[in-house]
Amino acid sequence: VPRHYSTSPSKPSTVTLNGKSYPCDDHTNVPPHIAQCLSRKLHLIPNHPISITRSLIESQFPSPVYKSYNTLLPVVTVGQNFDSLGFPLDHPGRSRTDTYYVNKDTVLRTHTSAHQADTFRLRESDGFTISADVYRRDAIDRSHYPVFHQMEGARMWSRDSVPNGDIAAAIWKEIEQMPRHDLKVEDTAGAWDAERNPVQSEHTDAEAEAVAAHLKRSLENVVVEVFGQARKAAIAAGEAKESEVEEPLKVRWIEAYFPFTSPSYELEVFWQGDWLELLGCGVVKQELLKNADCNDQIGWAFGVGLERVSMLLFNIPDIRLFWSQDARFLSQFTPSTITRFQPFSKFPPCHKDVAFWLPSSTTSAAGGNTMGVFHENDMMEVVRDVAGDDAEDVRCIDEFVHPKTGKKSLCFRVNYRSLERTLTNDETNQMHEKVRQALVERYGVELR
Ligand code: FA5
Ligand code: MG
Repeated sequence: VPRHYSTSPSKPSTVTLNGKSYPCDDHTNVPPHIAQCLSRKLHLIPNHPISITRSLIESQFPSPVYKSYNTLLPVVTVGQNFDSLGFPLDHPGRSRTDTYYVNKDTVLRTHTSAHQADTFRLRESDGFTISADVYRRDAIDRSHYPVFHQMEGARMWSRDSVPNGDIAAAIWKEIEQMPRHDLKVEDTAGAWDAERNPVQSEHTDAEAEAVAAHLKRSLENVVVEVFGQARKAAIAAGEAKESEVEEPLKVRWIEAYFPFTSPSYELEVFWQGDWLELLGCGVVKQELLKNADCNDQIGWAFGVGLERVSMLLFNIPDIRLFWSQDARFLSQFTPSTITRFQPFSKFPPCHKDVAFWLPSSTTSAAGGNTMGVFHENDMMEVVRDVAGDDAEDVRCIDEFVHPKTGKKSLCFRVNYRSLERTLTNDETNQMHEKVRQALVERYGVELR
């Protein structure tokens, strides 16, 4: 497998993903270590914590109202991932520093929302969930990995099939039938702030209010069910006191912005002393529904990060563990059950720094953002490519512009640590030397 995919003169003319070959062009930036992840499908392995989390949340959105789609392929068009959702052309998410391009028209989906429009268009049910692997060029640390999993959820109501076309009344009637939960909810989201988080001109306030209420209640019920079970597991493991557990769980709604919903919210949960972001959601933009031939409908959508939830439920301290093929990891889990992860002993870390001057007019080979500078995500990718999951985190610890030459210097600290064994000094030195050489070869930096 060629490791140098970006600047090497023998750049391949096609890239193979899930057994299918796609033509490359100057947008292509999918490295082999990412291409290899496509076949893993962690969300479909029955005793894997990502899959257990998926099916627990899915069970809160039962059929026949909700249909679940869990095998949609990750290679999508720029149209599906961005255009259909109303992302402006200059949105940073579209840049090659943030997104894996198969070629200029095709990307690895960055979120499950890439499938919203197509799934609305199918009209196979009143609601749906979509669970899948998603891909982003991003930081390296214990909570970020370039591949993670999301679940999209959506619910629609057609104006043509409710009494008198009164969607709001129909939704409120449904909400009355929903289970009431014991949850402490803070709601500071500026839902009705016409400027910051407006109701769409196509909707009445009453409609948007009903849709948002149904959305919030549905997701609050997920938190009660899923985190309620996690609490029991924590008590059983002797981690939490029974007395703490008499307090209701706490969540809060925060105002948010997404190009494809309005109003929009984020949901946070208070868990072991911190507020943690779980998901983004909102009332679906009518433009999107119209383009999917569903202008008779209005509805909500959400997108939740399954690793985030799973790390909390199972007490998994490092996101790399989800990719472990080590039996000491996988053998700990049972389908449909939340148990607390028992860490195998922690192996020693080893920090190494690399400092370098950027060439004066760098064009980032893999990233190539419009500023024509080296992007932090380029560093992340070099490390992932060389060290794989033996890199625990990478941080920029110094940035400096020479007052006379105007040249820029960066210093990164790479923390090497295997989850499965102790790395020898020699191994770590060799990996670090490869990182240094790859920076020179791919980006023309001058090592200091
Ligand atoms: C989205 O991806 C939107 N598509 C969510 C959405 C769907 C909004 C439908 C409205 C309607 P965001 O980039 O914030 O939004 O990611 C959603 C969730 O994915 C986050 O709340 C978080 O739980 C998870 N997530 C995001 N980035 C990462 C990451 N690098 N690693 C792990 N989880 C992540
Ligand atoms: Mg976010």
